[in-house]
Amino acid sequence: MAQPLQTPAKVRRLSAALGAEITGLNLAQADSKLVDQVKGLLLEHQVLFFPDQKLSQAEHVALGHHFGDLEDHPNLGKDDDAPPSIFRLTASQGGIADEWHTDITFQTQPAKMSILNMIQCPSIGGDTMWSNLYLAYEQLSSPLQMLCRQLTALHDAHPHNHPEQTAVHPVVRVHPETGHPVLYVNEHFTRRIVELSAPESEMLLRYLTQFVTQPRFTVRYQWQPGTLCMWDNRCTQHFVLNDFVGERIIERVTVMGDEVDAFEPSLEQPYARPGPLSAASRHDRQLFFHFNPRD
Ligand SMILES: O=C(O)CCC(=O)C(=O)O
Ligand SMILES: [Fe+2]
Repeated sequence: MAQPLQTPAKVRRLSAALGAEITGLNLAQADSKLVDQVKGLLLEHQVLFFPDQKLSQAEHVALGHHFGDLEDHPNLGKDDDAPPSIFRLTASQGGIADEWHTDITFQTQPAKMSILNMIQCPSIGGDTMWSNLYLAYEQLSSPLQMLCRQLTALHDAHPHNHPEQTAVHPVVRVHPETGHPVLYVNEHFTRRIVELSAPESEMLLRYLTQFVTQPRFTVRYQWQPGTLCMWDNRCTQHFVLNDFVGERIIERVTVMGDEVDAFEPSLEQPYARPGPLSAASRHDRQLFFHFNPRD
């Protein structure tokens, strides 16, 4: 008798904070019922790993389309051999993401989720970590939560040599599907708290961006070739350990996001330095030009 395409999914949680490994599903044969099941699991665990899927590029792209429109990376080069929508990252050419980040938050509509296919990886090293930004918000003290809910932050693409690409997002966003608050600043792209002076912003951002990376908010995954991974980019950050030798090749498709909404709208105004321009005004220049763009 022919084997059924899908068997009941087995879900194994990987840490107390987030992440689950799913077996028993064949993602190459995804139909709407399976996709609904996976969407539910993703909302529950924020990052999912599916070992032994070994999807072709066409199957990978087809899977992505079940979750929304796909987008190219705005700044990173595209591999000419890969089909549209597939972004291939080869570690020997640099670009390992060894700074904690949520993807492309310098855009007004950062990606909703990414689906990553591990093509080749070293036998040891090159693990990826994710952190749970719901939990990070939840575990701030109540006065700090209250302050953060009043604030917005400027993000830029400086790591991609494009400091002029900027977007402002709430420091605490609401997840559009769960309705829960998310602490939404990251070390890689978040440059400045809009309503605070430069030194105040620096102090708070340093604290918050390190806070979200505490081990108790994270999961760490050791890869095998053929594993497919998807993460909800609206409530997580990730980080790759740059501790390996040899090739590490991933392919990714990225699902377009939408506007980032605040958990509570900020009533504060952008910081304005009192008095005339001075040498210290340079710390506010980027903020000024974000709100007063030169054509
Ligand atoms: O290589 C990885 O594990 C993830 C790389 C990354 O930051 C990304 O694809 O957004
Ligand atoms: Fe990333």
